[in-house]
Amino acid sequence: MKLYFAPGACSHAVHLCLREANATFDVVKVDLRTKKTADGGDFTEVNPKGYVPTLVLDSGEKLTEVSAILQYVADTFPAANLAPAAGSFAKYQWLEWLGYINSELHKSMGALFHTDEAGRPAAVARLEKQLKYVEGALEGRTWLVGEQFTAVDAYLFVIASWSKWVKYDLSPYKNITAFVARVADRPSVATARAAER
Ligand SMILES: N[C@@H](CCC(=O)N[C@@H](CS)C(=O)NCC(=O)O)C(=O)O
Repeated sequence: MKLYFAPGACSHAVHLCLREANATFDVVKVDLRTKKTADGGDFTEVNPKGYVPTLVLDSGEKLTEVSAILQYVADTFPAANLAPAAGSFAKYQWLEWLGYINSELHKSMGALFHTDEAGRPAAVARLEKQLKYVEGALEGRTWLVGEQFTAVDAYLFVIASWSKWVKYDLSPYKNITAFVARVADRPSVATARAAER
């Protein structure tokens, strides 16, 4: 299995989950600006959308889109418990988080990388509405769904961690800040970060 990634990008969520699952895989760094892989290849030949993450299976089949790949990793490595059991109500709550993080938070935090000064207040206002919701949802909870770390926690961790790059102060959100620190302590984070350097 081969994961195409960019350091700290949303592909990091997939990377963390593969580490959590003790999967055997290679990583290939992509320059998102030039769309070149570390060995000089044309990344758009791997994924015509030009996005990381992209997962290439040993069979040669490819998967793109964070939400599809996280589900694939969770299903392929069930012992890692990266998603609740199929058919359980918790699984639908997990899918609810996956959808929310992917279509709302990822987009809103991501927008701050590209928004100019004039557009920033509106972008921040949208993001804050979403962060307030997440802050409330984490009240009294360790993880987003159930009692253990799952793939949606990895995804939230990566998106929330972008705050330092976009100069957005997360400290007023005590639950989110504590959550980020909790995930950062997991051995998979140190291993994935080292591999992405
Ligand atoms: N719809 C895609 C979006 C993935 C995405 O936004 N990837 C970013 C990195 S976090 C990217 O590769 N951006 C490259 C670009 O915008 O050209 C998904 O959910 O996987």
